[in-house]
Amino acid sequence: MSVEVERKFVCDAGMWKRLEEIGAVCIGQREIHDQYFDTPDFELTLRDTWLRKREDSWELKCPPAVGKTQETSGEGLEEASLCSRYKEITSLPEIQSRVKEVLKHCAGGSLHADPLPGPLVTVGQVSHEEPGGPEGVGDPWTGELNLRCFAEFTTARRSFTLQEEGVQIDLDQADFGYTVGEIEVLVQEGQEVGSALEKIERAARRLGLTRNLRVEGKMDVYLQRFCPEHYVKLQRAHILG
Ligand code: V4E
Repeated sequence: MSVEVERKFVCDAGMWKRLEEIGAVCIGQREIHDQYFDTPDFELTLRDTWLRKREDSWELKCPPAVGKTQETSGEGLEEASLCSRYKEITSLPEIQSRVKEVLKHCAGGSLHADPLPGPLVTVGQVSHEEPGGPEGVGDPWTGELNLRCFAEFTTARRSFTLQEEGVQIDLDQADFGYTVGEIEVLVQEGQEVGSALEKIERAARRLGLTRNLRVEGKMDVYLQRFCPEHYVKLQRAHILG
């Protein structure tokens, strides 16, 4: 299982030129359609657990288990605070078991609740006619767990690599009008993240990212626009913002 260590950055008009100047190689471009799922009470995201269907594949991002991904202490603290770390799970049985585990511990007990009957529910930009129905919804298993799509957008992504650093750099343009860059390194769970943080810091310096600002991700901006009440709850829980 891998842990994604990632730093977001503001992607200004000069970024393409800078990528070229430092020898980054474009490794492709594609459109990514993402649908994010949660219970009506947002029990997953309030536990920093992000379930999405990307094209036809399910993915889960959640905090790495304490002690499973080692942090290096002391050095690079500033960089460390700008970088997020999330475990990425792509095996559907593992995703289902992790989601059930999280829901089991929720006060609302969504796992045992009956799926809601099907009047139109609108969250953010997404309208569903009924759980498990044709549009913006998941598969039978998500309906059984009362999970609904709360965010849906398409991103045009250009990916680059800085081979000597072993980092990938993505420039993302989301269809709701937000552009962001990210520098990312994957590490195996259990390995220390210190060298990943160093690689990210070197790449950031080479890209001229000298201002150590926390930059909003696509989900921050999407939720502020389309689910502001939920965004505030995530801010209060120190999960976003
Ligand atoms: C919002 C969120 C998650 C959902 C995925 O977010 P992100 O990694 O920004 O999406 P994307 O499209 O770049 O995914 P990729 O293609 O890299 O897999 S996962 C965790 N969060 C919360 C979160 C946070 N607390 N802080 C930061 C900087 N980012 C995300």
